[in-house]
Amino acid sequence: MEEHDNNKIEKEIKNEPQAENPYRLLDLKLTHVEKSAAGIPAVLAAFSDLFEEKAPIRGMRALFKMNQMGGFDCPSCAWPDPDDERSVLGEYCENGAKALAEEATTKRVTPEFFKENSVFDLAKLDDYEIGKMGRLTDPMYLPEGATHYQPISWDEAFKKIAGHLNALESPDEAAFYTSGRTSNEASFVYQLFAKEFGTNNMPDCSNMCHETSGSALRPTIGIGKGTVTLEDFYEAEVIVIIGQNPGTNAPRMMSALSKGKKNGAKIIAINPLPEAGLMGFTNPQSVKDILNGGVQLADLYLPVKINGDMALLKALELLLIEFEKENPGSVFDENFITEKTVGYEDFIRQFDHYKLDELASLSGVSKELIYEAAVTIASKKRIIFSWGMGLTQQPNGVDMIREILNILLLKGSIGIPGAGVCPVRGHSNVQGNRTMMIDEKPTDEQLDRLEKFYGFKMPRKHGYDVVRAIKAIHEEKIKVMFCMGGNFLSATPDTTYTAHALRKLNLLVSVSTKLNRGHLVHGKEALILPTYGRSDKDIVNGKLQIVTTENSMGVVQDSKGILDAVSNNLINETQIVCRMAMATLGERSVVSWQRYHDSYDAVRDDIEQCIPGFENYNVRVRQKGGFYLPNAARDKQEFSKELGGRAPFTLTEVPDNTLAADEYMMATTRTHDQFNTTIYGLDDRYRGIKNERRVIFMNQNDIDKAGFKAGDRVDLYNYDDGIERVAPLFIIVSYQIPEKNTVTYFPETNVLVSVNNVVKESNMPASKYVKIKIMKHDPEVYKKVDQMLYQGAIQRP
Ligand SMILES: Nc1nc2c(c(=O)[nH]1)N[C@H]1C(S)=C(S)[C@@H](COP(=O)(O)OP(=O)(O)OC[C@H]3O[C@@H](n4cnc5c(=O)[nH]c(N)nc54)[C@H](O)[C@@H]3O)O[C@H]1N2
Ligand SMILES: Nc1nc2c(c(=O)[nH]1)N[C@H]1C(S)=C(S)[C@@H](COP(=O)(O)OP(=O)(O)OC[C@H]3O[C@@H](n4cnc5c(=O)[nH]c(N)nc54)[C@H](O)[C@@H]3O)O[C@H]1N2
Ligand SMILES: [Mo]
Repeated sequence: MEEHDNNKIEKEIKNEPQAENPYRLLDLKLTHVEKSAAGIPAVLAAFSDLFEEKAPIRGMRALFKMNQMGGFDCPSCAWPDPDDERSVLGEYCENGAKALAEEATTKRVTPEFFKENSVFDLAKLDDYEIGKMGRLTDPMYLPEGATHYQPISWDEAFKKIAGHLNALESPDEAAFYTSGRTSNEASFVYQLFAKEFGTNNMPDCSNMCHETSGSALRPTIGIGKGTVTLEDFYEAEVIVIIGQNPGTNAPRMMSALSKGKKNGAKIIAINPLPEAGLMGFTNPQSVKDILNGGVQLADLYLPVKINGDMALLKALELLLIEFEKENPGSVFDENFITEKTVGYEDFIRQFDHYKLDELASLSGVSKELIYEAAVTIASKKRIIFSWGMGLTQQPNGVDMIREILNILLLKGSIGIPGAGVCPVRGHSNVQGNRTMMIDEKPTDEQLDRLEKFYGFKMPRKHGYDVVRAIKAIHEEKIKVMFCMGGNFLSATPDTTYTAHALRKLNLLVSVSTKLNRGHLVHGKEALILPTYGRSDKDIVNGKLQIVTTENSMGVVQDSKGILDAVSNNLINETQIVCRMAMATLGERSVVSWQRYHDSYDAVRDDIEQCIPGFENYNVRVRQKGGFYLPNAARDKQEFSKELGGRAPFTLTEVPDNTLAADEYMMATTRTHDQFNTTIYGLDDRYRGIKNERRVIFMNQNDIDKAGFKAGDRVDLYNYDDGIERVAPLFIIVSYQIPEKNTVTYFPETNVLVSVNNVVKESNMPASKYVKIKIMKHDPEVYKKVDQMLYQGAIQRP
């Protein structure tokens, strides 16, 4: 096994960046913006990452097992696998391969590494460099005031955690965060432990991701999940992709789209950016596609302004209502409306107030294009709306998703083949985490079931979500934070504020596969607990285990890792929770943690008793392709229980998005070379960016009007809550984007997102709706930034 070359790191630290001024630019190169996604370059990119991670053979072997029956679930996104045939070339995509390379790397972050490098020095590296250090091999502990993490035994680590947790005045002074990779088994024991310890403080990455979708759908269709399967994509007549970039973030969705398209579906893309993956697709596994240059995907592209979607949706509805008036019965499904919905009359009445011209102008899309979209939808019934963060991270995201539902309800396009809602989840098991009740607001029904089975009183008070947790940590209401994966510091908004908060913790525990910045901006004490990734062999009592996950379409499947672990001192997440529970609760506990510790089957047997839909779990999950969880909206057109199974039309408002003359709207997004806070590389190939992440996309007219030139260096400011927030040193890139709109990459610009800029109802950070000002770069600007963000240790070594 190859050891990491520590000398190299020393050199990098000694050169750049300076501790005082950590901002630097690389060597930005602009290539061309791609008009189609995937193809041969994607395959090449996939393999090159495996070589860089020094894992070519290991990685290739794993690639061919990824998403295969009997193989393991790709650790990247939550897009489902085909129910029947899987490609022999592997059901992976370029970005799945990159995720795998990150995990399969043979580079190691060992106790010697931590001895050589202080927290202070490590914190000077950027996220890309930190992530490339390799896999964590041993549990590490940072005592109060220390400059270096030092090794600690697992037993001692659990004792420290138990000591801190048991010293709290109330269980509600602890928070248990989850990122979305954790298996069903680990998720279930984790939430059970938090509840037996006595708190519902379980913030999770959903609180930054699809909470908005859940908030919109649960009260309307009775379930907070999507209602379509992969088959439905093949049978649809119209597929609308709104606020989502599948070419980068769910590349295997492209195969489903092109299959749907070949079957005759029309595709409508709604996005401020003409993303490559929306425009075209070359299936890298189809020789015909490669020779013919692939297929065009979007039949219609609507270049909406950031947050112009509500106006656009209303404009579509206005036209549909007109068409229906002209030709009654030809557009709307009267039977469905009468039998399955409530509030139709009020819904229709509101349109007396709306004018097409005004709505079109607010949306940024021409009347002609909106008309074309309305005509495409009007005569069709098998319609799917699929969406991502472009909608969920908007202040009125919940309303916009309900507006989408309004359209589907008018047309009876839900709960029938080829139609429905499709929120495309992010993390590979984020949906399973929620099904397993990792939720800061579990329902009474869920808690009653747990209480009946386990016989102890469940905490009923709702806990903190991510945004509330950050504030509670700041106010020292939370003193211990345990993170099951993720990168809480970098993924959350208002980085300066959040960093200050995290510093106040008594103890920060991070269960992790790799080192990240979240481990370097720590509490008074900190622990890093290394664990297996999805592709690693998970061996319990000498037996290779399967874990289970749920994908974006409610299919529960098994996953079996195949790679030898990078260290024999790793413990799986389920066992970490069980040992923490035994150390903390001891005799107080009524749960048999040892039984769960020793057997995933035992965990699954009890999940079956506590969560509906998991009957015969251990048997069914081992069957080919797993099983679908019940979904009454999809299966039976049974919607809200409170409304006797009907779904309500929702009345919403069109927001006022007026900006001051020197203000711009900024959406933060992902490059093609990152997974959230994990930076695979410094390019954004489809958007024509090479070797730089500190860029801001602007419309050429805005660049001219402000007196800038493309290539200029600028600083970005936000002034929400009367506070000045600054993100120094970005390069202007001229791009096809609506005027007054800008796009940057997260996590770099999270520092500009106020913790108070949230989505109504779901309380998610509205990180695609950030008002900014753009100033010429000031070389002294770094002095305005709190260096605490970059400097890990309290004192210099
Ligand atoms: N390779 C890779 N795969 C991933 C991830 C990753 O980081 N890398 N992340 C995973 C996770 S956790 C998630 S949640 C998903 C995220 O996947 P996406 O939902 O695709 O997330 P984003 O890249 O943030 O961008 C969404 C799109 O919204 C558009 N947009 C911005 N503002 C608006 C708006 O006002 N209206 C409309 N209509 N569009 C807008 C942007 O231009 C962008 O194309 O992907 C998952 N898969
Ligand atoms: N401005 C802005 N902010 C955003 C977003 C945005 O679009 N704009 N998107 C938001 C979204 S959609 C999400 S989901 C969140 C993501 O928030 P998080 O889930 O907290 O962040 P990730 O970057 O996905 O976490 C990556 C880390 O997880 C660890 N890890 C990886 N695999 C495993 C594993 O198998 N087990 C364990 N224990 N650890 C593992 C690694 O250490 C890695 O560094 O970020 C949100 N933040
Ligand atoms: Mo996400």
